[in-house]
Formats: sequence, structure tokens, C-alpha cells
Amino acid sequence: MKPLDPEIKLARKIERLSKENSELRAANRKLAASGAMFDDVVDELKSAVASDVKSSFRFSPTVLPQHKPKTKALIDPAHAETAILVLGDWHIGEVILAADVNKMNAFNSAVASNRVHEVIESAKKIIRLHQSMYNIEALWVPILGDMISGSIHSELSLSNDLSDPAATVLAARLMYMAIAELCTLGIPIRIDTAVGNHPRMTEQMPTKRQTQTNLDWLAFEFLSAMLEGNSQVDMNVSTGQISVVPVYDWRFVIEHGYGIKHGREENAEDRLRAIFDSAEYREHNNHSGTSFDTLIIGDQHRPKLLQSTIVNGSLPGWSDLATAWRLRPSAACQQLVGCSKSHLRTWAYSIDVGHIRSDKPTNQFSQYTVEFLKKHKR
Ligand SMILES: [Mn+2]
Repeated sequence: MKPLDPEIKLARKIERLSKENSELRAANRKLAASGAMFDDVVDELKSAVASDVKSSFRFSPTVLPQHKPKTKALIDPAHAETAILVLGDWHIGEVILAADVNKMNAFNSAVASNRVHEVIESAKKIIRLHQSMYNIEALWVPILGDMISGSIHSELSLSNDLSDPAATVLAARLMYMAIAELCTLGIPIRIDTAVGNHPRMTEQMPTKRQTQTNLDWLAFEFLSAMLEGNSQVDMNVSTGQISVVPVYDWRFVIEHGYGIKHGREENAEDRLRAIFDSAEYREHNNHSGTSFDTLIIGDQHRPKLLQSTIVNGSLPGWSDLATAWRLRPSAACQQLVGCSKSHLRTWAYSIDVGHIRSDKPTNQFSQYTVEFLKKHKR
């Protein structure tokens, strides 16, 4: 018998594989539609975390002394405010070599942990100072995503110091340490979350199931599992792209901010107002009055305090990518603002941590990270 022509053989193979491929796609679609594959991952992660937390992970936060005011209260003794600490764009796992960026910066997971420590220490000190003047009755922590570097650019998967899952675990632990430190302020903490574009597991930013296909979501669920039983903290892990969070009678909108161009924040505000002004939205969300008061976004890595938008900074700050894109130098910083019943923004601090380049384990955040890197560094 004559052997089969190689071209026919190849054509048959292609036919067979494409049939198999379309069957797998259909099965995948069915699973994705039921959400089953993601729920399994989260459930498994939660049980893994629950057992791990009990065994190896220890953290004891530092309690700062109460401040005594130097003068008598200048304001109404009943005056109270809420502090808002914005966390996001931590990019855990990213490595920036000083020599590659004209010594403008240096960054890796250990430096990141020292920067997180500095952000939290500064935030605690600032809030303590305000507590000596009047009552800070609550702390709201919106976490805006891009907590890990991810591998959406091939150069990131080559240069990150941790794999994406390892970076996710470390990011969750660092967030936990941050919240445990903030708990020492003795006030109720509310956490709301949004996922970023860097930790996505798909090539393009998806429009559907943006949260469930993103490692930020795992880090948030991980954090939420670690905080279970802590009655001081109320954590809401949202799967929506946009969240609306009330503070007093003000309405804050949070999202990562992917696609919002620098200098065009007000265009984004207008588009969002159109959504929140629609009769459909209002009816189903029991919404009346103004559409929103402040939009809080990250993504740009350029801290800005605009009239109706707060843009958070990032932990890495200046990078190789910023150089390649000829961006202006931008600070590594996280935003901390105050809010009262009568004033939407009472005060604002941009906590700049760009001067921290040390990877030395000088505090619990970096001590844990250095140990973590010993075990899991790529
Ligand atoms: Mn980012």
C-alpha cells in the first residue's frame, strides 16, 4: 500500500486538532459561564490559607503612643472625620535595576516591602496626629489593584523576582501586615477592592469576568480569609469593575482606572456620570441625588489631587518603561486624605516613599519578604 501523501496527512491532523480545539473551547465556555472553575480556585486557596495562617505566619504590629494635644481644641469637640488611605499599584515582583534607569530608582520585592512599611508607618503617624486634634472615627482603605507585576509583557516574566502566584501570596501577606498595623489605631476599617490590568491572566484585558480572571482577586480573597473573625475590619471584595462607596453623605467611585489617560481624567468623570445618571442604574441601585462626588483611580503611576478625582501613585515609581515612554519623573507614593460630613476633602497627604531603595530586612515587612524570597525567588 502506498504511504499517505504528507500533505493529506497534515490536513487530516489539522482537521482533527481543530475539532478537538473547538470541543475544548465549548467546554471552557460552559465552565466559565457557570463560574465553577474560579470558585474552585478560590475555595482551595481559602482552605490552604486557613491552614497556613495557623501554622507558620506570625505578625505583631507596633502600637504608637497616643499624642497629647499642645493646645485646647480649636474646633467643635464633636467634630469627626474619616481618613482615607488609598493603596494600589504595588507591582510586587517587579525588578528595576538602578543601572538601567540612570540611578533614578531601584526596586524589587524586598524594596517594595520596605516601601509598604514606610507608607503604613507614615499613615499611622499622620492619623495619630489628627487623632490628637479631633476624633477620627473611621478609616477607609480602597485597594485599587495592580498589586503584583504579572507577566503581561514578556520582559516582565523574564525579569520579575517572583512567579505570579508567589507574588500574589506575598502581596496578600504584605496587605495583611499593613491592615494589622492600621488596626492599632483603634478605629473601624472598611476595605473595598478593584482589580488592575497587570495581574490579568488573559492576553488582552477582558470585558467579561475581569475580576475572576485576575490574580489581584486571589490576593484580595486571600486577605479577606486572613481577616476573617477580625470584627474591626469590614472587607468587601467586589467583582464589579466600578464600586460606589458612601462616606457620610458623599459618594466615592473607585476603579483601577485602566484606559483613563493622564490629563483626561475629567472625560472619564463625565462618562461615569452618564452611567450613574441613567434611569436604569438609579432604579436598580436605589440611587438619587448627585451621581458621585469623587473618583479614585490608580493605574497612571502619577499621583494627582484633582478637584473631583484622586489619582493614586505607585510603589515602584520611576521605571524602565517610564524611560522608554519618555514619561515625566513621578513619585512612588500612596495618597492619604481626610473627609468630614461637611467637607468632601479636609486634608491630603501624598506619602512619598521613592527615597527607599534598601532591600535590608529592617522591619517585619521586609524580614518576612527576605525569608519568602529565600524560599521562592526565581
Ligand atoms: Mn500599575
